[in-house]
Amino acid sequence: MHPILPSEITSEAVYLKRRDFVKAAANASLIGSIGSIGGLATLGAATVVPSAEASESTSPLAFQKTAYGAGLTPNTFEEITSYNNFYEFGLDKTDPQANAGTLKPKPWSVVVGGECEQKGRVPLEDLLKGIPLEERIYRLRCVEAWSMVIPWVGVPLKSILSRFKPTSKAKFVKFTTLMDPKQMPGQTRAVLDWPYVEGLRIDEAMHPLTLLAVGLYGKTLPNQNGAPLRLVVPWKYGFKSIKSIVKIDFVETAPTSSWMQAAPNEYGFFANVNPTVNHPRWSQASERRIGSGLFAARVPTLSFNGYADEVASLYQGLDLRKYF
Ligand SMILES: Nc1nc2c(c(=O)[nH]1)N[C@H]1C(S)=C(S)[C@@H](COP(=O)(O)O)O[C@H]1N2
Ligand SMILES: [Mo]
Repeated sequence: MHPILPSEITSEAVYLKRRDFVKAAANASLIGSIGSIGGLATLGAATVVPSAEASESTSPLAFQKTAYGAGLTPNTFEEITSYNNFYEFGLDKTDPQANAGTLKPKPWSVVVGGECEQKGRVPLEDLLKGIPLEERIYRLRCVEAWSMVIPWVGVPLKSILSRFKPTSKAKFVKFTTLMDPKQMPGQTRAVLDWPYVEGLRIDEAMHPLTLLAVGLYGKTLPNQNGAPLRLVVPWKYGFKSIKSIVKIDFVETAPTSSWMQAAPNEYGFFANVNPTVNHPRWSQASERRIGSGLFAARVPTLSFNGYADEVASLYQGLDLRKYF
């Protein structure tokens, strides 16, 4: 979905694949030697070994189950953690899992500022203190027309934001991802104008569906999914759900998100999932559900990604074909 020339994409993809291949070869020989030491003949190349980087850094969380997503079948942990968009670690879907080991999600703090009474840097533990973690199973619909179902663990964003006492001038909330090319090597390439920025209208940010996620499948977020803290806005295209957040600002005017800035004719501020408004380069009427198999039929995309009953009223009087 990025705006650089196809020729550049190809050369970068080839470069990254070559690097992945070297890594994969190294991993394969390591697994092979462990297998032979342990005498486990069944530990062949086809055995699914969860990403070392991901599984080593995740730890169990205490959380409450909720009714959100009852009836949805989640994707597997393996699918959710091996098919990602996180351009700070490369452009291919497998790059974040392969490369995000350099991200250090602990210790972590978030700087809160702008139009609010309580400002400052807050350690992540303090930010979450006293707010019970909930599990919510949500659909994720990427603007590229693939989708997943993910069992997030997190807190309603509203419960965090209200602690900072936003003023009446706080009409929007701006979110910023970590900027550190040492931890996020993709930031050395001018794919986007780093750091990654996203925004919500204040009523969207305060909506009960909007989640600040710290985990998935009952464990802390794997790095490739936006550790340690990421936004989840289930009725909007996935790019709104910004990862590895270090800054939250209450602002008076609509922030320009990274994707609006990169390609304003393709990506808008609202980015509500809408099967009747196509992307300039592809249809948004249907989607490919990850894990459903190579030859599975595409499934129809739902208005507001299936959350219309909860959120459609936020946009009354807005021409959703114009404000995409
Ligand atoms: N900082 C940052 N956040 C990001 C992205 C990114 O490249 N960088 N990609 C977005 C896109 S396009 C999608 S679809 C989702 C993917 O989330 P997942 O990899 O956890 O499924 O993250 C979003 N958040
Ligand atoms: Mo996406």
